[in-house]
Amino acid sequence: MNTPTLLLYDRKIVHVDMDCFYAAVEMRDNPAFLGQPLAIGGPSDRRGVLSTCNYEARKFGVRSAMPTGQALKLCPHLRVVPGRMSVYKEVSEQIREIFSRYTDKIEPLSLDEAYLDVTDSTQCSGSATLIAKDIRTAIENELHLTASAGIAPLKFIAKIASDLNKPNGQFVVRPDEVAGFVEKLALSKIPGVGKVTIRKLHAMGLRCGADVQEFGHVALVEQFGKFGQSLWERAHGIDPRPVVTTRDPKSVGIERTFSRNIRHFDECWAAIVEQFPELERRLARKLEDREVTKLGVKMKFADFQQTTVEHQYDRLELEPFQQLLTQAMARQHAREIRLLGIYVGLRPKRKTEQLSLI
Ligand code: TTP
Ligand code: MG
Repeated sequence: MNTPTLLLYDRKIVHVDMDCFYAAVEMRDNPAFLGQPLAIGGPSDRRGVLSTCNYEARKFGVRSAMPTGQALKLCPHLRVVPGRMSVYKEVSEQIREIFSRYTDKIEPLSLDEAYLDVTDSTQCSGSATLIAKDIRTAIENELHLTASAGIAPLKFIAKIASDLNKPNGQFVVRPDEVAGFVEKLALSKIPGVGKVTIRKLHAMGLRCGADVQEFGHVALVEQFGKFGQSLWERAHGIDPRPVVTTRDPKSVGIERTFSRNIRHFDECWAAIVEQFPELERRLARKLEDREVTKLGVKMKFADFQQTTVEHQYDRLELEPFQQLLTQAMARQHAREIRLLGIYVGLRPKRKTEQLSLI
């Protein structure tokens, strides 16, 4: 197979990745950690390892997945704190809610990163670069955390690019820059190329995309089989993988965490009235062939306990939310409310419809 001469790059993919995610959440919620080396992980006396650390700690060589004992040798004044998974999950949902303002085509890879296909998005005059900037600004203003982004016509390049201006930056690879980008690309940067593979590739004199191009398709597939095929593709700027979203969402909703907790019915109702038009817009985007089955209210209290109330309805209207809200508030028991959301349940697609989609 020869080098492809004409490739059509007609997609706009954004990869968003939070900066030192768990550590950033801890620094946000406890300003005493600001400016100090901080890691999240298990204690050294129980052979703990680190999940991650902030950028101050990285200056000392501390890294994710490092044993806590080793990290403390590199950086004796490192603060090591246990993680708070429920908070990270909540923040992750909030980030996804911000993504969903721009597109439905969201593929989360983990709590802190996702691919977005913004090819058909109309915001920011359709500029993926500006959409990425907007998303990062919303994350910073609303969640007080920073994210980095990569923008490219292919998934794997968008992912590599989100690392290039980290933290709190973004990097764009335009369609006409892809060829130059992959030629110079160190193979170790390609997602899925692990330590063992890279040693093997280096031993064969393969270090960057241009080396792979020279090596040739037949030899690569002979040596590496299926992996050789994908490596050849990546080195030629080919990545046909679409952004895979949940095919059949069971519900569509909107939620908001308040900048200060609220307590009274009127405040909650005002928030719901404000959220309602956006829920209508999101439902219209999804509805086409789907039927509404129920409406619901989600409420999270200051102690992080959560409750939902839902009833069967066959269409989206504002009025039923009054009753749902009243029922949710009956479970308040004097607690303040930190988050409120409204959602619509959807009937699952029938099997035959699903088959015809494939
Ligand atoms: P990453 O995005 O890999 O790392 P990060 O967000 O901490 O830092 P960066 O700025 O380089 O993106 O992972 C996201 C979260 O996943 C991280 O905050 C903690 C968790 N994690 C682990 O628990 N174990 C691991 O080995 C890694 C790499 C991450
Ligand atoms: Mg990250």
